[in-house]
Amino acid sequence: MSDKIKTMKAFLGICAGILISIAFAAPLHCAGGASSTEREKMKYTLKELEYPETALEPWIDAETVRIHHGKHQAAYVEKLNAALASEPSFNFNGSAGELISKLDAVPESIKTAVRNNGGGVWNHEFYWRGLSPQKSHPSDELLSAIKESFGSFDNFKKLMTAAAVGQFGSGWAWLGVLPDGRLKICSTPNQDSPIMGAKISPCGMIPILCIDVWEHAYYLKYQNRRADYAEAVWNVINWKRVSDRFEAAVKDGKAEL
Ligand code: MN3
Repeated sequence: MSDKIKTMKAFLGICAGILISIAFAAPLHCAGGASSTEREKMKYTLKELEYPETALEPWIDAETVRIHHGKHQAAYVEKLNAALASEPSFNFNGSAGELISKLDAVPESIKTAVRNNGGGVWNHEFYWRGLSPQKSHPSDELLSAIKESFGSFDNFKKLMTAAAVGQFGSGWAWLGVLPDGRLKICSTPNQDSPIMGAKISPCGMIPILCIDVWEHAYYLKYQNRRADYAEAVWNVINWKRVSDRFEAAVKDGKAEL
């Protein structure tokens, strides 16, 4: 073998070695500590919408959906993850809904951040899943519960719209199921949620429908006209999902977490 070929072989060998090192370096680095892998696993993510951003037009415009979901909700996800990363001793693996329904278990150092940002994550997931471009109707069971609790469907809509419009500042209007099976309309400030329990929310019910009344939910299209937005939302309610939530709440006493 000539010296030239030997040199060439040695050179190729070094090249192969470098390539193998590069190929393995990244995964080895990522797996370099069980704790970072664990943290990756418990990270919350921005849940995809079940419909395109344009789907709720003209009632809720695409630009509002894009910013509301892609920026506002995403920021809650990011801040929730940051809060949890700052307290690695707290190892929680459930959904955002499970997390905020057990706030008592959350360390004091991050409790407020989890309440605000975990609430921001779950409330929005619940909100989007309660909307749909497909027309649907409340189940017979839900409809009769609505009539029993509020007199008529129209009166229910009027009361729920009033709760949405009347919530002072930022917050949410909710429809929920009381322990005795009756329905109740309730509102919460900021990102508080009925699933956070009695210490935080006086609603005392399992939520089945919500309307976001933060300005970011409507301002681009409706500006200061919150009442117009609260009226428009009725055109895109996912009554099939709300009916399923009602059934689960009545039968199993469980919220969709
Ligand atoms: Mn919002």
